[in-house]
Amino acid sequence: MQALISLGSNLGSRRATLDQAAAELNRLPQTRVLKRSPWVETAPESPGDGGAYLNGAALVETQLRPERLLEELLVLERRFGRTRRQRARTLDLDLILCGQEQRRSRALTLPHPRFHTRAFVLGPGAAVAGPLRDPISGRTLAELWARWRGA
Ligand code: PH2
Ligand code: MG
Ligand code: MG
Repeated sequence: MQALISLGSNLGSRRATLDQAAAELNRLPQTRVLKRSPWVETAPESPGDGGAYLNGAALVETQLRPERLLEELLVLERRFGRTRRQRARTLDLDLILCGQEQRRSRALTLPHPRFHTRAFVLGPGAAVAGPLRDPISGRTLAELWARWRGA
């Protein structure tokens, strides 16, 4: 299954953190990174979110179930010093899409509920996974990104 992961950091050595995190994604069990976007500087979504973010996306091929993949992402976040109390993030890894899987549990919502409104997810997401489809709207990431830009 192909999964789209959004990466973000707005605390510490952002570029080094995202580089290392992408390398760690490739080391997860039964998982390899197919494509990684360039890292882009983005303004925080809301004023309380802290300083500017560095954002990007990775498309992975994985045999892990979505729940297990999410667990692995949370472990990585903690290893990079993320604590759940802080608003600023050394590393934020969000699971955006897992093939056509849909979930609505307390632990996991798939697709990620707000991904189609966020340029910092859609832009890098379209760069690595243009043909990947949002199972809810039926649109590809390339289409969603073009729409967001008003194209
Ligand atoms: N993540 C947030 C909140 N705000 N803003 C930007 N630009 N990029 C993010 O990744 C981001 C954010 C919560 O995870
Ligand atoms: Mg996030
Ligand atoms: Mg998160």
